[in-house]
Amino acid sequence: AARSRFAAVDLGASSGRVMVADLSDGLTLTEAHRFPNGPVRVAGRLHWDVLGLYREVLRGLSAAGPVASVGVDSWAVDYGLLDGRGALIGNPVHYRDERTAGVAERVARELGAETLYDVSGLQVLPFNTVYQLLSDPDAARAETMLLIPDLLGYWLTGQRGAEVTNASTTGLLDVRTRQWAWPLIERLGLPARLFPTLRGPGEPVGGLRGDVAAELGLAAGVPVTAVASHDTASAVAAVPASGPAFAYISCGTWSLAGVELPGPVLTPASRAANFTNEAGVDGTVRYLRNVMGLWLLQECLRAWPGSDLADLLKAAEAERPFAAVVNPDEPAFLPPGDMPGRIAAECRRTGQEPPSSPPAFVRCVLESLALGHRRAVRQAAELSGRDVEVVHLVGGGSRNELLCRLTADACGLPVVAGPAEATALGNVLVQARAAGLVSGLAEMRALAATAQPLRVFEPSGDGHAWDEISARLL
Ligand code: ADP
Ligand code: LRH
Repeated sequence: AARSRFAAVDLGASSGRVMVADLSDGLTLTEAHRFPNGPVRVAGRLHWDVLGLYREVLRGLSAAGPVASVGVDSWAVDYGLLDGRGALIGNPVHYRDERTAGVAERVARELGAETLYDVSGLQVLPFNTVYQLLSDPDAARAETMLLIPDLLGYWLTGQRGAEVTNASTTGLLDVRTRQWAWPLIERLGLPARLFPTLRGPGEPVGGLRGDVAAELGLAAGVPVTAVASHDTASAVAAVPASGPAFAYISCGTWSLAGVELPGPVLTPASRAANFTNEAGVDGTVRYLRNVMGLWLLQECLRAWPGSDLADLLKAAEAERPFAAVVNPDEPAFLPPGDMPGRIAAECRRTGQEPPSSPPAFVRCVLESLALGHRRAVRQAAELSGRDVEVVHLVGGGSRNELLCRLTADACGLPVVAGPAEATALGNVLVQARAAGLVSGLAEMRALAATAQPLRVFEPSGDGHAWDEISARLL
């Protein structure tokens, strides 16, 4: 019956999907529709194809059939601007666009980096919403800013709002009160009218517009529920942990690596390490750092037309360990472009022979990512004082066995890999809880653990080699 079926619209930076969960007996998750996503360069500016994404969302919801509610999550920080009549101004810009170059530095000079961190608790990434708005010529004439999931929610229901987990990635939310940081917004000269009323995971967005429902062949008024609309917040909500002593790595286009805490860490050491305090479900804090993630691999594959990921991963297994390793978080790796060329240049800069074949590059990327995982997990534990006994690696990266094994070795901890669709699971579980079918975070996690296969990777190999590389490169 539709009463126990929930649809998750989950837009990742590399692919979007509409998943359906049925909670009539445990939890079964099925994919209704999947579609590619990525940057589109138009007249020198990187955009998302937001209307194309919306069209695929509608296709997916139509394929999903009758559901009790719909939830939307996506990557963070990006937004659309609406004019006074509610029409979209321009096409949303991709966070990898270069328009924000130098803005974070200027704001830190003018306001003090401590001020910003003390208010928002957010790590400095060049593309945080605050820096995008300050470099957006349309912000002055806009009426409202909607983050991507809120924009899609508006198109589906006609209702506007700002979901709080995603709002916490703007740099303009007060980390302590979880309200918009009005004094900061004013000091930055941003118009207060841009920031809509906040809503939390589990609260209603609205019912499907009549015309949308008719187009989908669904009943008018089907509820859209606010979920943890930042994809990483949904993923963390579905980490299949059974106790508190865990770290997580939400591993897709990015690797978001850290711990879950009851409150923020705002110490000078935390700011210096550029750790972020993003809002999670139930008042939790996602204390983590962005590691460059499988973007490195995605961009390598784009540079090698006709290559096959499964074949490359198999060949990378046989490559010599530690032939070349780089710091994955080099800012040069952020924009789209010739990734093998940039990795080779970084190897040369650090006195290493660059990889000489695609499998050797893949090995280099995965070892470099494992190194980044190790650093983030260890620092998260140190800076927060949280004991970490196991690392949960969720997201598409959990299907990459070599990466999971290298991460276990680098961290010196067992890695539990899966679920691969943790984000979609977190999305539907928040809806199911709002509908009264699930009790709390512990039950959500127990259900998530049964929905998709999990694999355990025990640490092995030479821990000492990782210590040495880490000391040399980081
Ligand atoms: P995002 O949500 O950021 O788009 P995903 O969580 O969907 O990312 O993860 C996508 C990544 O997962 C791909 O770039 C790929 O590296 C990895 N991945 C997905 N499926 C597999 C697979 N079968 N084997 C190895 N890696 C995979
Ligand atoms: C992962 C993610 C991450 C953000 C980035 C912009 O998809 O939401 O948490 O930092 O995209």
